Amino acid sequence: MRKLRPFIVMPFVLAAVLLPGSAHPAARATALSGTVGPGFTIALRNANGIKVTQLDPGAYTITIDDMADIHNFHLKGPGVDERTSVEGTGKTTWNVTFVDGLYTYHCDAHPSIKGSFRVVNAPPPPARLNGRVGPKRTISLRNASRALVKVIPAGTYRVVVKDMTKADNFHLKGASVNKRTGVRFKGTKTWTLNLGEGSYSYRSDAHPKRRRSFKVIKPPTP
Ligand SMILES: [Cu+2]
Repeated sequence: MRKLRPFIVMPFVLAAVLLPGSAHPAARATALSGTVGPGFTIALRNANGIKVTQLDPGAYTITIDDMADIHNFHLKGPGVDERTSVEGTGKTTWNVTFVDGLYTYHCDAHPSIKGSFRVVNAPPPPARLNGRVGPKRTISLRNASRALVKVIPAGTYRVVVKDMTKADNFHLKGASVNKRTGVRFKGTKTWTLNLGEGSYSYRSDAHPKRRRSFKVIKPPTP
């Protein structure tokens, strides 16, 4: 099996060399460093020396410094199972790809020294909604395509309100939300709001008839 390897790998290497245009730019691997010993300690840290508790999926280069001949560093999780030897010491480098899931590391001789971290896709940034009141007698809340908000799925939104008048304010109300600019205030306010299911309305408190409403519905299950 081992002898066949070069013949399997070669076409891919050639393709990568000959067809650079077709290849995706390789994402740079993120560096992490793991240590075990000299005492009964084990840790995996990022480039800032902070113990890893959560990571994005992707490619990582992990440099392990095994500083004890009684311990090893064993990293395990979806698609990854790497270890140094218990008797050996010194530095080892692993190139790994982390996917969503739980990863753990420990010493096989002393399973009580251990650690773990989660790999999760970062949530997408909140969608932006644009609220506006004034300068004339208008009030609106629009989505990214400039359509008036009528029905939106529940979730976190970044609501950017442009209050263009000192005669009106922008007052958003519904479910657990009650946010407003000042009537005398003129300027921009940004609110990060968790909009749960229910009915919402926005109006100017100075002219309550200047009012519109929208519905927040249960988001579709992915
Ligand atoms: Cu150990």
